[in-house]
Amino acid sequence: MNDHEKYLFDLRGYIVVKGALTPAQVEDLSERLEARRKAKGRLGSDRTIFGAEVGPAWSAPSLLEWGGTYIDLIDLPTIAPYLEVLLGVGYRLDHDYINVVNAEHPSKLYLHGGGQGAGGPRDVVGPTDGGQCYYRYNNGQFFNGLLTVAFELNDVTPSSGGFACVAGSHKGNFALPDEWRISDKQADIPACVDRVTAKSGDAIIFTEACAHGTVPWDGGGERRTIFYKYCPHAVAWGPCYYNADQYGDLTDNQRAILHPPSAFGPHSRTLAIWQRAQAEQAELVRLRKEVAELKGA
Ligand SMILES: O=C(O)CCC(=O)C(=O)O
Repeated sequence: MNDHEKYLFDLRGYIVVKGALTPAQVEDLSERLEARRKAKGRLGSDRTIFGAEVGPAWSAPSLLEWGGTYIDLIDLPTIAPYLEVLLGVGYRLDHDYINVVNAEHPSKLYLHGGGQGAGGPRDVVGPTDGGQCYYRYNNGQFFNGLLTVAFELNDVTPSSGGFACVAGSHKGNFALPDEWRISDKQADIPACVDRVTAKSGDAIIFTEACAHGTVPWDGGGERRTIFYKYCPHAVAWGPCYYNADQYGDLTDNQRAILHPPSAFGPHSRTLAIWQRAQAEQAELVRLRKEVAELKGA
């Protein structure tokens, strides 16, 4: 992350990383998305929803199940250096999902987020989270409670829709005025909201402490955006953690990034605790299968 990028992130609360994905990666992500779109409507989750009622507790749907580049996104070389600067070493992936907006599902702009409770008492994040949706810069270090990487699969122009935010609001001291929070159509969007353009393959990195949302779609085609949301290792948003055993072969780094939260980060002692939990879960799955087979016999 160079000095210009640091300056802009601190000033605005977001930066655009051009060409974060290669065209081949965009193609792979698109193909895997399109295959699932035909099959079912849910695209990943914020890890608050169980995949199957009978499944084990860590079974919330995740884009990681889609494999290929969805796995590579966990620890992408074009993005990882930014995450380390903005979150510190040992950061973790908290949740993931995809948003598709088009003429049929245009979305509305619902500004949310806001540093130190600046989102106000009616914000979806912030009022009761103990200040976890924070942003600050101290002693030469960035501190972010939740950082989003939004990977764009399509070109997005400002007139069609896309990511928008009140740039600088991550440092605001006053609540977002309620009457600015929701805009059903583009003409209603307050003038203080910045619309951010991006090309297919670009990634927008933003702090959730910045008041932000999705501009109602008013263009041809659609916007398909993959969201990977990261925290410092001591912080958690989603109540359902990843079980790294569920996603095939992962690198040590990818496994560490999927680690549940802990003030110690991916330390050998916390690793041992979660390895035991993972082993117990594997055992539970095996036993349930055995019981089901016995009942069926
Ligand atoms: O559409 C966008 O890029 C913003 C998504 C959003 O509001 C969020 O990730 O919290």
